[in-house]
Amino acid sequence: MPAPIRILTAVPICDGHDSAINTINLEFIRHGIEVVYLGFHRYVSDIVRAAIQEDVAAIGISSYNGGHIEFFADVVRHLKKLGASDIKVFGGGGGTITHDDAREMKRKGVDQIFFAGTPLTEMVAYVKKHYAKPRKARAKSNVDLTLARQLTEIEDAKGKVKNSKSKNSKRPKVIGFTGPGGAGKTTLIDELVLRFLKQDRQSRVAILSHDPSVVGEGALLGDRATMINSQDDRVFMRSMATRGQAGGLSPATESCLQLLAHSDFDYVIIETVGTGQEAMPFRNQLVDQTVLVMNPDYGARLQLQKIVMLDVADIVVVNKTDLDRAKAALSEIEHRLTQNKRDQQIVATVAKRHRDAGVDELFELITNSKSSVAAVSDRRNRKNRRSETAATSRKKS
Ligand code: B12
Repeated sequence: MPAPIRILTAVPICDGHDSAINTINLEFIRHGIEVVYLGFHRYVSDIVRAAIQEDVAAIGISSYNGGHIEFFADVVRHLKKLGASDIKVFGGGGGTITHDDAREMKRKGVDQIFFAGTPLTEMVAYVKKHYAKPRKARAKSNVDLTLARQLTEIEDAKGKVKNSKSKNSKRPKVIGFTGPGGAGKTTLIDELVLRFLKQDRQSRVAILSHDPSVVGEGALLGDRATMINSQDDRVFMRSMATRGQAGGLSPATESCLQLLAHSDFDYVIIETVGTGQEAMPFRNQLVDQTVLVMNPDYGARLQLQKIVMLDVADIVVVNKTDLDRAKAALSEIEHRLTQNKRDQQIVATVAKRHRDAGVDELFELITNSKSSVAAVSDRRNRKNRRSETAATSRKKS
């Protein structure tokens, strides 16, 4: 079976019209295309960086803000400048793009514009006809272009590719994030990335992010749409579809990881798809540290006995602790971990909150020291006592 076509879609800066692209994405996926969706309100540089790292065949832009002639042309120009002019640019914007505009856009290097009233099947047929060709070798390349193409080769060979190890002796720390869908893994990773980038002005971070797909079918690779801080030249992110493998990762993850681990990164983060109770995605010493991200809404306490990752995770993050049930969840999970008698840590976070103290604590655990459940709960008790004291003195005054 040939490897799926991969494209990237996005909506330009100062444009929130994402309804059209959401519909088009779904149609592409239904027809076996893997779509990396970058989201709306995106800069040219973010789109081009993502397209290069994801090694897509084409970029589909949906533009309604009136700036399409300049924006599309800028994407083409930027791709060329970075040695990736083989990545094609196409798109639409309903009635906001006139036929005259489209002619000018094509003169500036845009591949195709779809006007209002075009059936979705026509767009799918176009993508299949024009973007399924094998990718040609590039005349000039740079680190990210080379790495991206190597990852594609590994992925398309289902991991059965020999990695050429680089001379790089530095080995990055590899951290695996897993947990149920909707627990906030991507947001948490994005907040951690911000801290990695701030901690050291030179370091680079790689992210391997997974989304589910069935063999021979398409996939919506949408984690980039949630990322803000990771839209940075010092972050190399690759979205992978599981291509039929159960358990949270893809058949090619291990080999891709080996390649990243021998490239010039300081940290490599792997995010699994949303996993179930039985999942134990990080075997064979695949990662240096495992983080299970949960939200407080896991149901009855008994459910905790069935979550295998609670036995093996190094760190358990209870995210969304601004929710009502958080306090009970934290104490139940803490109690569950104590039964394991292992040096596991528990951290409470609200990842959606910028500068969250819990995310700081997690960052510290990942980058520095290790501390036990007891130490972390000690810290939390001290913090609680401090806030209770502050509240009492506020009441008194
Ligand atoms: C729905 C809509 C909204 C919704 C958006 C919901 C959402 N989340 O997307 C809401 C109500 C929120 C909205 C808000 C606004 N809107 Co509005 N909106 C529209 C509307 C009615 C439809 C656009 C649409 O989704 N069409 C459905 C798609 C599937 O069909 P299509 O557009 O014909 O596209 C075809 C092809 O071009 C192709 N295509 C489109 N994109 C892509 C991408 C790829 C990769 C491919 C292959 C193909 C493709 O697919 C279709 C196939 O038939 C248009 C008017 C119109 N009738 O077009 C105005 C319109 C786009 N909006 C407009 C404006 C001004 C605004 C606001 C600024 C209004 C305001 N003052 O607040 C805000 C801005 C919002 C923002 N944050 O950007 C103007 C833009 C004018 C301009 N650029 O010159 C329009 C044209 C209305 C008008 N006539 O004035 N809007």
